[in-house]
Amino acid sequence: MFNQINDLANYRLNYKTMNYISVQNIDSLSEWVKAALKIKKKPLKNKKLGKNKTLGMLFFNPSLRTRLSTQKAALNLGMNVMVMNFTNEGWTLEFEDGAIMNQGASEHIKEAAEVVSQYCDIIAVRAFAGLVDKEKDNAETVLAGFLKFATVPIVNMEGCTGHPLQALADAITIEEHKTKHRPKVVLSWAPHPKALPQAVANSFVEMMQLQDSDFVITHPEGYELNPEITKNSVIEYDQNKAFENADFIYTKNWSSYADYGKITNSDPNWTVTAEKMALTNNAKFMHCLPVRRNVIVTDEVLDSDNSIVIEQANNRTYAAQLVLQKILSLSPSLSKGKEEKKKKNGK
Ligand code: AN0
Ligand code: CP
Repeated sequence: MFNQINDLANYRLNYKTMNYISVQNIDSLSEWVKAALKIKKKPLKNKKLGKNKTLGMLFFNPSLRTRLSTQKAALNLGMNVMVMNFTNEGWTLEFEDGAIMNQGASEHIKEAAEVVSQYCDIIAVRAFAGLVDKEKDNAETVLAGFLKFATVPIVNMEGCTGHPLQALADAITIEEHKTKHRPKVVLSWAPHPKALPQAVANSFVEMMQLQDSDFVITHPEGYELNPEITKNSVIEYDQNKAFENADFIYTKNWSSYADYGKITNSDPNWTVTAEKMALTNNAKFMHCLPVRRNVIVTDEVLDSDNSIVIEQANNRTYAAQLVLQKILSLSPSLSKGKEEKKKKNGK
């Protein structure tokens, strides 16, 4: 099921338009990271690229960083931005083909996506996992609906199974802070009072598989991520052992994948503490934020000099800017206008 969304993304990537749906859409990670770091040095260099182009950002869930950093990225490129919160402002959408719409949904994704495509040159969508129906979440109903019916490129601002803009910012941050070619990077589960999606962890795993690192995932038994994503990545159930000699500790909670969407462990011994960080090779501490202090990580670690979470959030702008820049300059649907103009002018 999971592959469906990647297949769909790749299909659209190679066909009509360019999308950023998954980490798998990155053709060369080292080039992308290099390009993002170049953007970071001179963020306003391409201020004209997005002139008279509009980014539409549709939110089916809350956001701070994704919303503001993606908007900032678009503004750096000279784009116009429209933001819509579907949760309290939009019509309830229907996604099922052939549905008899006599229940709660007022509008079908078919019209909604086609209509928004007329107002926007790129559509970015945030639609979290419901964490009730694994099959439905793996099918990425909302993103897949926009991919199918929109006529412009789509950017994933965290879907049910991935958060590729976050993972790209994470890769940029690791590149900036690593002191050796092949650092030891540990993805550590930590407890959380609410059931959270696997999306951030999934994309981070996929990102680490793309780059040269000694990568270890640590979590309690029963918290294995989708094996189609973790593939051959090393899993160590002993958190202390995993932390030994680590250069980066990336912490994130996720709910169980096997016992889908359930909290089966809330052991506070998994909280990242200064004692645990002392087992590492003076590791940098990372988290995508928002983070619950003294549940996921202690104040002492989060406020320490080794914590790079604020810089990590800063890099969200450059990750988003690179993605928008690539779409603006490479998508056939966006450069079509330019070609036609050139022809008209006899160039
Ligand atoms: C969300 C999640 O875990 O997917 C968003 C993280 C970027 N986090 C929360 O809902 C707390
Ligand atoms: N890291 C992240 O995506 O944060 P927001 O949920 O605030 O956008």
